[in-house]
Amino acid sequence: MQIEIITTHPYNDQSPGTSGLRKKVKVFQQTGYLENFVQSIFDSLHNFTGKTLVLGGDGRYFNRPAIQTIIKIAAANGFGELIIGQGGLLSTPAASHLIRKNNAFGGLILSASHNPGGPDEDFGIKYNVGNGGPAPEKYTNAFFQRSLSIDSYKTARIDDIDLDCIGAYQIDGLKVTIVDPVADYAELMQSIFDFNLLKQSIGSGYITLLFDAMHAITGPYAKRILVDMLGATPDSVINAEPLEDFGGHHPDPNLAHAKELAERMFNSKAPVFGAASDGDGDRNMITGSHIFVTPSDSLAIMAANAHLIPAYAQGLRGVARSMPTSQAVDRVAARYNIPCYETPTGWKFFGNLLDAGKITLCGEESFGTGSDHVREKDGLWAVLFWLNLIARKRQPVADIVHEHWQKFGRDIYCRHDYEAVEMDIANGIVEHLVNQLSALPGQTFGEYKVKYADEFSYEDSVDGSVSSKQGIRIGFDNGSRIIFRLSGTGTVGATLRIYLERFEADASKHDQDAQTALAELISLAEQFCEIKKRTGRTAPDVVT
Ligand code: G16
Repeated sequence: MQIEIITTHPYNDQSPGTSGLRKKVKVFQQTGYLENFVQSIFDSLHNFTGKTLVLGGDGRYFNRPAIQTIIKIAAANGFGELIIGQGGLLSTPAASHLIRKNNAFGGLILSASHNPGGPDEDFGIKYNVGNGGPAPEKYTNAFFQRSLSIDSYKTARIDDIDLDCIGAYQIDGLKVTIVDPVADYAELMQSIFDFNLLKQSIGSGYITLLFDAMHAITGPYAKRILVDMLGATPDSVINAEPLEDFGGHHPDPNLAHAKELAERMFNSKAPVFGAASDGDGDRNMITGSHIFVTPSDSLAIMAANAHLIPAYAQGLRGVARSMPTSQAVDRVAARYNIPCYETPTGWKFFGNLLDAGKITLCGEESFGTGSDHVREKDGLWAVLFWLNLIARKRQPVADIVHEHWQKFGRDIYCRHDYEAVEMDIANGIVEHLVNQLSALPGQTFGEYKVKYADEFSYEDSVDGSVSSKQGIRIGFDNGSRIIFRLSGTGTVGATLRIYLERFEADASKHDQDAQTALAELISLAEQFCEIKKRTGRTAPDVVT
């Protein structure tokens, strides 16, 4: 194989965020930009000569050319085999599964997740390690450091690979295997859930469903699993065809962006169950007829009922949630006497806990839930989990949720996002918040007395690594919390996220609207951070 060494100059903005490097497509299209980052990753890894790399993406604009570029760099750097999803497509959880199943050295996943796609929109790339999970911080820090001084990259002089033809090819000593992106994943799902029961429940009409693939990666997965394998009607899957620009929409599964689904679930003819997934298939939104289940509640309900799912019938070893996720799952863990871990935002922080067997289930408020079956959050897995639950409990979604609240109380929760805030203003807000922290404990604001106020710092109980400055927490005597964080996944300015949470034990108050129930906390949050005052905005861009 003929290998070329290409001289390059470093870029200074290749620091991976919460989940890999996400930038505008135009940034990735700069000369050597993608090449530098991929070479920086390979330069930071050791002992992979002859080993296997999994490669695939969510199909967004720039996916195919990026894959061809990466194939050549991976070949030149000495990988022995590349496993690539047909058409360059792999959902994030399916990629995680392929890495694990094939004992691959790692994988590169091309996605900017729920961010929009197209020539003027976003692209992203992240490296997953051999356990199938996102590279921990010690890796991502090394990639960034290397990117700051890189002066050349290696590329193989080989023709572009035909990504559409399934099969294995030998190219100058490199094995390239193009796989069906869905088959292995579908088999894994079949090993976790009760497919016979699901087939019966769907076939008999007990469960009617609507799944919104948002013109993103889960279309082919949902069609194969929900329609072909479980017998749902073809019109149960909407926006099923993956498009490079997601049809011009944000492939972000929430009530604002999954609009058609939201309208149909709150309509008189609503099906029993509705769900959506995001660009790369790792997020999920769960709804039932006339009810939206918050991701934090969904995690807690899954934990409380996991014994009803075949793969988790023996019970859970433990659970984990990201810090800003509501404390609903903590109550379940306490009741069942299993450990509950609180990690920073970012799926990478769950990897060690899963590998060490300390947890079985984990999730985040940002529409992510998963288990030890892969090392990523998993959208369709969550959908199947809920379908299996409905089939086993023979209850509609609203009843399952209300029963859960009655048993454990309700953690009323919402998140307000202020997007594309000028960096200077966002940094000023954070500084202003940090300056108040030491004086807040003990102060009373209406019915809320501050118990603690700090910046969240996490020590990994498996490898002892410490991650500091992971969000500002203000906790109150009654268990309520306000949390402030700057997002690590945006590509324009800064996104300030404000997470608000209040516990309600009284079942007669469980049906309150969250914004109303949280009104006092919402105005306290403004008092602390002054986002409206400093930006002149009157309301958040997104409320979830
Ligand atoms: C990623 C991470 C998640 C995180 C989310 C939001 O998800 O994998 O762990 O919760 O971003 O992060 P932030 O609040 O920093 O924007 P995804 O689906 O975008 O890959």
